[in-house]
Amino acid sequence: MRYAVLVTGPAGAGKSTFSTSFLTHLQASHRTGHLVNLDPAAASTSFEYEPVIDIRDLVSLEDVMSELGYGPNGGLVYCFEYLMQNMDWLEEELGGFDDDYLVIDCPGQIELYTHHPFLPTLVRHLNRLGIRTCAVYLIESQFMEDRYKFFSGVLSAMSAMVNLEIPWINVMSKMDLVTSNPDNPSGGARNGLRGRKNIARYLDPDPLLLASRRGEEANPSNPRFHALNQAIVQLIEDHPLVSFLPLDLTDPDSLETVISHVDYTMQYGEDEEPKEPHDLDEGDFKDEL
Ligand SMILES: Nc1nc2c(ncn2[C@@H]2O[C@H](COP(=O)(O)OP(=O)(O)O)[C@@H](O)[C@H]2O)c(=O)[nH]1
Ligand SMILES: [Mg+2]
Repeated sequence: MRYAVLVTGPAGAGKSTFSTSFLTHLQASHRTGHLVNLDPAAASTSFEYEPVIDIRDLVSLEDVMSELGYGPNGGLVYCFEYLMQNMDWLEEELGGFDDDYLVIDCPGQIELYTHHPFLPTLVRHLNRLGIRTCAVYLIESQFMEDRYKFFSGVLSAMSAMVNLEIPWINVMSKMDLVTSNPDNPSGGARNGLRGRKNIARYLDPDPLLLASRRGEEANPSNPRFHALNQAIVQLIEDHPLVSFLPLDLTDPDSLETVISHVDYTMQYGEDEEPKEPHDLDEGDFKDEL
């Protein structure tokens, strides 16, 4: 059986860093994992692991920009369309891996997660090749600093989930930047968070984070925003599809928890005893509610 994890999320969320840590972890557990790079804009020296498949062998953003005169954004869209027209190249590249675990580092263009057909096309091909696929969607903990930014992150995760229809895990990355340690309360305050209870409201998005400011926003000059916020609150309340696993790469248990959820989601090693995912370290983030 072959497995593929699509590592997705906006630019800078920590996808490449997570992919590297993931592979290091697989290696340490004597599992065969490979990196696949699908980011045409990745810097040439940016990988600790040499990708076994690299979109830049087919088309690189640099060439598209210099040869076709595209800007960076148009150039990226060109690269994805080029890959979509050359999926046989990818299928051939994917052909050689048996019983392997592919970690697919995806680009961060937000269009890819909202409406571009690139990722759904990729998923169809992976399915056709019999590769069991799931997605990890990362947003970074700085999103929690601003509740509006945070909810736009939640909505982008939701839209990507609905777009792809594959097993899905949302991750709040860079949790090392959020301190909820009572011995160091300044970290939390600096991030605009008030302790663990508040962090839990972000990991399991509490629509009241948006609604609680209703008083402030009931500004007669923009009643439409108020209505929009209410509609978003309602949407998240009615469809609680999104919750986040915290990822702190400075804590090996945290990475292991995320990976065991990935394994479980894909029923990795289905012939073995089914494994329950590691319990979240409840004491860390969800306690004291
Ligand atoms: N503090 C902290 N920084 C991180 C973490 N993961 C990634 N970064 C930094 O965030 C930036 C973007 O990371 P990268 O993996 O390239 O993001 P990508 O664009 O999603 O692939 C880099 O400067 C990383 O060093 C993390 O867990 N903690
Ligand atoms: Mg990257």
